[in-house]
This record gives sequence, structure tokens and C-alpha cells, in this order.
Amino acid sequence: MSPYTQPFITLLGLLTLTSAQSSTVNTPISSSALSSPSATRTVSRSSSATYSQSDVPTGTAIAGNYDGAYRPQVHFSPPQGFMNDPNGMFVDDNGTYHLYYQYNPVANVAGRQHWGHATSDDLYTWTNQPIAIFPGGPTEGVFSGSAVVDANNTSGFFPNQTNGVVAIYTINVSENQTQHIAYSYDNGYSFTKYQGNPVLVPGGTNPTQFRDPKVIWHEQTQRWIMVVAYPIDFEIGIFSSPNLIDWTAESNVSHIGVTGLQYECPNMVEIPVQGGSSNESMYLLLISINPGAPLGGSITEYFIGTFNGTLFDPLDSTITLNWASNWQYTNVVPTAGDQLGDGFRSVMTVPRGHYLKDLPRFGLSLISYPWNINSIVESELASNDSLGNGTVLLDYSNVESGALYFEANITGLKTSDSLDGTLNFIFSSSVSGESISGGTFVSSGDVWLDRGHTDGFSNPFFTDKFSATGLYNEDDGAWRLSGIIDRSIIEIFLNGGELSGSTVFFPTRPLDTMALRVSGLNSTATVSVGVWALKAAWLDQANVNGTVRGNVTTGGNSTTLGAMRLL
Ligand SMILES: *[C@@H]1O[C@H](CO)[C@@H](O)[C@H](O)[C@H]1NC(C)=O
Ligand SMILES: *[C@@H]1O[C@H](CO)[C@@H](O)[C@H](O)[C@H]1NC(C)=O
Ligand SMILES: *[C@@H]1O[C@H](CO)[C@@H](O)[C@H](O)[C@H]1NC(C)=O
Ligand SMILES: *[C@@H]1O[C@H](CO)[C@@H](O)[C@H](O)[C@H]1NC(C)=O
Ligand SMILES: *[C@@H]1O[C@H](CO)[C@@H](O)[C@H](O)[C@H]1NC(C)=O
Ligand SMILES: *[C@@H]1O[C@H](CO)[C@@H](O)[C@H](O)[C@H]1NC(C)=O
Ligand SMILES: *[C@@H]1O[C@H](CO)[C@@H](O)[C@H](O)[C@H]1NC(C)=O
Ligand SMILES: *[C@@H]1O[C@H](CO)[C@@H](O)[C@H](O)[C@H]1NC(C)=O
Ligand SMILES: *[C@@H]1O[C@H](CO)[C@@H](O)[C@H](O)[C@H]1NC(C)=O
Ligand SMILES: *[C@@H]1O[C@H](CO)[C@@H](O)[C@H](O)[C@H]1NC(C)=O
Ligand SMILES: *[C@@H]1O[C@H](CO)[C@@H](O)[C@H](O)[C@H]1NC(C)=O
Ligand SMILES: CC(=O)N[C@H]1CO[C@H](CO)[C@@H](O)[C@@H]1O
Repeated sequence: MSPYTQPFITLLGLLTLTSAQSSTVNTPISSSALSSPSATRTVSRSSSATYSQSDVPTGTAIAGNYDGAYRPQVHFSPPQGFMNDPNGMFVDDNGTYHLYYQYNPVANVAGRQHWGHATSDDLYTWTNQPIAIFPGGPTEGVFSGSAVVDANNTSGFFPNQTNGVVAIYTINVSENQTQHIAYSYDNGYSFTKYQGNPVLVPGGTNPTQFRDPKVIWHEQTQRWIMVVAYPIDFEIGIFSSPNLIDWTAESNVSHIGVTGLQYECPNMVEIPVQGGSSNESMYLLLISINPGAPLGGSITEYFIGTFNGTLFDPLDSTITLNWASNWQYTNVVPTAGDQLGDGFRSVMTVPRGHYLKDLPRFGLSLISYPWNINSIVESELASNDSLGNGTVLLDYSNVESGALYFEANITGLKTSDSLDGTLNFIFSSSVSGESISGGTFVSSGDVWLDRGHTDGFSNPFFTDKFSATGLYNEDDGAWRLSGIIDRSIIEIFLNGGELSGSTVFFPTRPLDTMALRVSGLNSTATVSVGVWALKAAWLDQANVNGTVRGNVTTGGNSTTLGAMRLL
């Protein structure tokens, strides 16, 4: 029985460039022998207590108002308070996806970190669950980590079941960061902390900088593998364990790629290669850097390699969810109102499917496309399969979600001589004229996004414009752009995800008009366009007051947030 754990990556950054910009760092993993930082298991027993502050509810989901102008309808955002990294996604044996996330339920800025929890059957429609992991005391933060299904009871925590879940996470105190585990008998809804925590403590000279463990099962060596960051040493530690409790240092990956100021949230996943021999797959090591990205702020970069040359049974496509924000301004974006409960902060991207593809010039590259987007489509708004040079104009003010998916394919292209013209889109407000625009120049391969014409937020780090360059592949004879816009976030994908970018934006009035224009195409080319309204996955769950209550079947604790105030 093989556990099906879903990898997560933490995306710090408004624009994820998953091909061109990262090609310079697209190098094989080089594992060097363990150098300075090291870690050992401690035998000291620390508190396994769960400390819940009086203003943080236990045993009940926090309700949220999902009816705001900035509330995305097919993207995950927390009921209230502040969210950052996704943590420990996995699928339980019921087929339900579990998302945990870095969550401060008591303020609209990062601070008192818990593991928030939500579940979904389709990754677009979410049910908020009670907070899953609480700190052990007032000075502790439960930082990022991951979760695995211990199907074989390697830990010994699960004598009677094959669906036991173990969460592995960082406990942050001002003196140090250590790795802890907690186990769940009920498919990941509630956790018991391990009595022998911590299971891994920092060595070296920076005890306060050792975090974000990501654990996978390594079939070939029949043991658990953890990647964990030594952020300011620019090292990723690789550890192994037979039981999730005792960890042995294996190797370090040092100073690869763009280092920024810190390495964070490493992730290692196995990923299929498209067009390779049927069982071919490789390992992908992802590292978030913060700040110091080429486009400003924080990004995730990836490295493709083998992990001792092993091949697994092919997995289903890798799916990731990403935090769509940026540490340089995430604590101040205008989605939260004055008081806790008026709004929320931070949004995850839509789920993305991934595979590796050998692209001309770039070589093996990570492809990212919106996963199963058709499952959340409500209706078709426009369709034209012979647009040529022309415009699709659309008033979508009556779409309840305010969320659209669109595709535009230019086909019939031949040699690079035939690459001419532009394909542009603009979403605007019929009231204020504010807009988000973007598009692609077919001849140069450039793709761009501009959020500068929205007036709801301004900040020196809130970059106006983004661009990247894709490459035409003659074998495809096509140039494709698709995207999702959802009230305050837009995600675009070039050529099925060879390049992708996500950006948040904050107009003072809702955007309600779409125009998609094609001009200057070669006469051999044709254009097909489709635009679809997406469901209001959150509002469909709301009561008459727009409140989404989450899982209310758990009973337990009825602490309410009525008296809470912004800290
Ligand atoms: C599994 O799904 C069924 C049907 O939705 C539900 O009744 C049951 O509570 C779920 N079990 C767990 C452990 O979540
Ligand atoms: C569980 O045991 C089976 C049989 O020994 C093995 O193939 C599999 O890799 C193990 N998986 C985990 C997660 O322990
Ligand atoms: C699970 O592990 C515990 C502790 O090692 C052991 O007592 C129990 O028998 C194991 N259960 C199974 C089903 O292997
Ligand atoms: C496992 O089952 C045994 C026998 O029914 C029971 O005594 C024990 O409490 C169970 N353990 C857990 C962790 O549920
Ligand atoms: C980390 O700091 C805590 C609180 O000050 C202390 O009790 C603990 O021993 C420290 N752990 C390590 C491994 O240094
Ligand atoms: C259109 O494309 C063809 C190649 O298919 C090329 O020979 C021709 O010059 C192009 N026309 C223009 C006006 O660029
Ligand atoms: C598009 O416009 C260009 C000139 O701007 C023209 O050469 C071309 O034939 C037109 N293409 C189509 C498909 O109508
Ligand atoms: C665009 O191309 C993709 C990939 O071939 C295809 O799946 C999709 O249906 C096309 N969309 C439109 C609107 O033609
Ligand atoms: C909606 O809000 C009104 C006014 O605050 C309140 O009386 C009513 O109980 C609420 N309805 C629900 C279903 O919460
Ligand atoms: C609510 O939580 C319980 C566990 O506490 C779980 O069994 C159940 O499936 C959840 N229901 C929904 C709708 O998520
Ligand atoms: C309910 O909350 C109180 C205060 O936070 C806590 O002491 C108690 O253990 C909780 N009960 C349950 C069942 O979670
Ligand atoms: C588990 C395993 O086979 N590890 C090997 C991975 O490759 C290095 C370098 O060849 C070996 O030293 C390890 O023993």
C-alpha cells in the first residue's frame, strides 16, 4: 500500500516564472557531503501540550464572510486573519484533499502561527475545518512543515489502522527552531503531539535558522526522507528515518541557484517526464528564496535531478498549491479591513498540475497548468474558433463569482517567419475605468501583465508590470494563452504552462468587462477563443449574511470569535 502524499510548494512571489527566468538555475542537484550544519535527535522530552489562547477557538471551524469585492471564489483564502505558506497537503483514504496552512487567526498580519486546516474534493471548493495544530505555549509558533500517511505503522503510532497521518513541522521560539511531529488517528482532522518532541534539533552556529521540513517516503530504500532548510547558511539538509522519529543526516545541498537573503520551504518531489520512456520520472527540488528574486520580492526556484537514480511507479500528476503573495507587502494588502473579521489576508493559487517537458533551448522544464479547471466551470460566455484579427468583448457583471477562465489559441503557424501580431486582454471596471491587462507578442514570444491601472493599493514593492519570454516550438505550430481571473487575483499560462504567472491586484471597483484583441496575425493563422464563467465555490456555501461556517459537525468547543479584536 503506498501512501499518497501530495507535495506542496511555497510560492513567495507574485509572478512565478517556471521556464525562461529559471532556466539559468535549472541545474542538477549536487549533493555534497554533510558540511557545517548538522542535526541530531535529542533525547530530552519537551512539552507535548497544546496551548490555546483564550481568543483562539478549538474544536470548531472559524466562520468567514466570503462576499467581499476582493474575495476570490475559486481560490482558497482563510475565513479571517492572516495566511501564508501551505503546509502538508495530502489525500486521505476517502479521496479528500487536506490543506494545512500557516495561519494567524487573531490578527491580519503574520504573528501567532498555527496550522489552519481546510478540506476539498476538487481543490476549488473548500470546507474550513477547526485549526489542526496549536502552539505549546505563548512564545511558540507552529511554523511550516508537511504531512505523510504512515500506511505501514513505521512510527508505531498506528497499531490499528493503515491511514494514520503524521505531521512534521517546525516549532519556532526566539532561542531556536526545532522539528516536531504530531500524529492523527482521524484522517488528519485532529493531532496528538509526540511526547518525545523535538525529533530534530539544529546543529551549527545558527540555531534560530532551521526550518520547514518536507518529508517523502523513498520506496527504493524503504525509509522516510526529509529536506529541511538552513536558511541563512544557504543549505538544504537531507535526512533519513525508518520511523519518522529517529533522523540521520545524509547530505546537504549547498548554495545552488539564486540565493537571495534566505532559503526557505524546500520541497523534494518525484515528477513524471512527458515524452520520456513510459516510467520515466525525476526528482524536483524546490526552494523558496526571500527576498532577492530577479523580479523583486520572493520566488520559488526549482532544480531537476535524480535522487540516487531511482524510479518509482509513475505517480499521478503532481499537484501543487502556492501562496500567492510576497513578504514585502503581504501584511499590508487592503483585503483585511480595520478589524479582525472584516476580511482576510492572502490567497492560495489554484491547484496546478505539473510535469517535466524537454523544451527547445531551455531543456527539461517544469510545466504548470491549472489542474482540472473544467470541474469548476459554470457556463460558457463566449466561443469563437475562427476569430482571426478581431476582438471578443464581454460584459460579465452578472457572473456571481466574478471569476472567469479564458483560452486563446493561435494555430496554423508555420516557420518562425509566420510569427507576427499580438494577442492582448484587458479586464476593466465599467464604473472606474481601472484595469488589469496582459498579452503576448507572437513574434518575440514576450508575455506581459500590468496591474498598474488599479487604485486600491499602492506600495513601493508592489511592482506594476511583469514580463517573460516564451519560445515558439515549430512542432506545435501554435501559440496559446490561457488565464483565470478571480476578483483580486489573475493567473496566466503560456503554451499550456511552459510559462506561468500569478498576480494579485486591488481595484476600488469590481472589474466587470473583458476585451480580448488579436491583430496583425499572419494570414495562415487562425485563432480560437473560449471564455467561461466559474462557479462561486465559496458564496455557494454562504448563509443569507454571506457567512461560510466551515465544518460545524465536529462539535467540541464552541468558543466564538465575537469579542475578538485586532491585536
Ligand atoms: C468519508 O466520507 C464519507 C462520505 O462523505 C463520510 O461520511 C465520512 O465521515 C468520511 N470519513 C472520514 C474519516 O473523513
Ligand atoms: C509499506 O510496506 C510495503 C511492503 O513492504 C512497501 O512496499 C511500501 O513501500 C511501504 N510503504 C510505506 C509508506 O511504509
Ligand atoms: C504498530 O506499531 C506498534 C508499535 O511498534 C506495534 O505495537 C503494533 O503491533 C504495530 N501494529 C501493526 C498493525 O503493525
Ligand atoms: C488498538 O486496538 C486495541 C484493541 O482493540 C485497543 O486496545 C487500543 O486502544 C487501540 N489503539 C489505538 C491507538 O486506537
Ligand atoms: C530551544 O529553546 C528552548 C526555549 O528556550 C529550550 O528549552 C530548548 O532546550 C532549546 N532547544 C535546543 C535544541 O536548543
Ligand atoms: C506568413 O507566413 C509565411 C510562412 O508560413 C511567410 O512565408 C510569410 O512571409 C508570412 N507573411 C508575412 C506578411 O509575414
Ligand atoms: C491580420 O492582419 C494582417 C495585417 O495587419 C493581415 O496581413 C492578415 O492577413 C490578417 N490575418 C487574418 C487571419 O485575417
Ligand atoms: C487550446 O488548445 C488546447 C491544447 O491543444 C486545447 O485543449 C483547448 O481546447 C484549446 N482551446 C480553444 C479555445 O480552442
Ligand atoms: C444574519 O444577520 C442578522 C442580522 O445580524 C441576524 O439576525 C441573523 O440571525 C443572521 N442570519 C444567520 C443565518 O446567521
Ligand atoms: C468534519 O470533521 C470531522 C472530524 O472532526 C470529519 O470526520 C468530517 O468528515 C468533517 N466533515 C466535513 C464536511 O468536512
Ligand atoms: C475548549 O476550549 C478551551 C479553552 O480554549 C480548552 O481548554 C478546552 O480544552 C477545549 N475543549 C475541547 C474539547 O477542545
Ligand atoms: C541509499 C544509497 O544507495 N545511497 C547511495 C547514493 O549514492 C551515493 C553516491 O554514489 C552513495 O554513497 C550512497 O550510498
